[in-house]
Amino acid sequence: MDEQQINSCNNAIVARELNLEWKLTKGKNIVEFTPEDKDINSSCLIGMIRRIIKVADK
Ligand SMILES: [Cu+2]
Repeated sequence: MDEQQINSCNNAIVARELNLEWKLTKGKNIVEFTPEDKDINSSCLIGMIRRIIKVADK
């Protein structure tokens, strides 16, 4: 993820179904985890910004 602007809303990504939370910093962020075989719903800490993390084979 390449975050240009970090604020109190977008400074973390939460994936509740995996019980994971990542703090983001300005610039490039690399996170590593082992997914299951389905896409992952994620959001900011309070659920305003929603994203889907696509799970794919290499
Ligand atoms: Cu937010």
